[in-house]
Amino acid sequence: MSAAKKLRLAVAQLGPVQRADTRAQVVRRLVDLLHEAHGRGARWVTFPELALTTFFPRWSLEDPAEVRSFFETEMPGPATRPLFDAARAKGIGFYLGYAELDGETQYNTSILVGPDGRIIGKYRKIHIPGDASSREGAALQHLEKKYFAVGDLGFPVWDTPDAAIGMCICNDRRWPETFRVMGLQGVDVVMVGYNTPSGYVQWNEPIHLRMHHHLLSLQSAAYQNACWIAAAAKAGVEEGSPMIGGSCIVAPAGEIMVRAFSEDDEVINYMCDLSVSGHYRANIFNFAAHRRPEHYRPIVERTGAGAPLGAAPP
Ligand code: CDV
Repeated sequence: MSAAKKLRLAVAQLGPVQRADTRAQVVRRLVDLLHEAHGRGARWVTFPELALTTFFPRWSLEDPAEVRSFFETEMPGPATRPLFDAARAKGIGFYLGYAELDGETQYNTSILVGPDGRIIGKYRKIHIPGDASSREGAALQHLEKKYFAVGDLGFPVWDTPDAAIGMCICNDRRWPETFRVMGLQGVDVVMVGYNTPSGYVQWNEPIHLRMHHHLLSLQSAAYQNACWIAAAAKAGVEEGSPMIGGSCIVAPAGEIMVRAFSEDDEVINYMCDLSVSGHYRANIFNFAAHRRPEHYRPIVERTGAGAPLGAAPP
């Protein structure tokens, strides 16, 4: 067994954020959660996707000024600076999801901020779900494709003094490619924020499967890439729309080590032993020894499924 490498991670689940809630009110909640995470000894805390506002892609908004009101043009800005100051004062790093306006382009973005309060890295959501325009007659809408361009920064991993840390956002967690690209960079910890509605416009799946698929995706990704995953929900009933909770920290064995109880503001934490990844990487998931990329070409050459590649055996 290699020596333990302990790192306490926290996840700060947010309860609902209503449309009328100001940035200042939300940031105050985030600062309180960050303080609680620090009080429990955490070195890093993960906040949700689009944490600063209500999940506005549930609406088809046409007024450009109203749409812009959900986006940040600078980070930190005047409203978010208190969170960066709190991080620096306590020496705790964080992941934060927010809507980013870069010139004329809108992204669904997360940043990784170090325990010194400086931005280490930025990720822009790549697997954008939902529709680009409203579905006629649908009771629910999910319009992320209307509001967000596809991210252009890939899936980088940042080598921090504590751990190699990567990020993804919500729907990205359902795609194995997301985690494998980070696994191939030796990621120790992936942080992910999400807003997962309990009802969904695109299919009539039984509601209990929302939580099942959320956990299934995280547990398989952690195991297959020998990494820790810290996942933070924005949960509860937001503007009449229920969203799942289920914030959790998953170990490289694929086991959930701690999980949120509520659908409200709640901190969970776990002392992670990063050395556990090494056991998987030296054995069952020794990528260098066992991967066969020469047989994986359809993964990068095809987007949708194409013709079967089966042929008569030689
Ligand atoms: N915000 C999201 O990306 N939500 C998706 C829903 C639409 C399926 C998710 O993967 O949870």
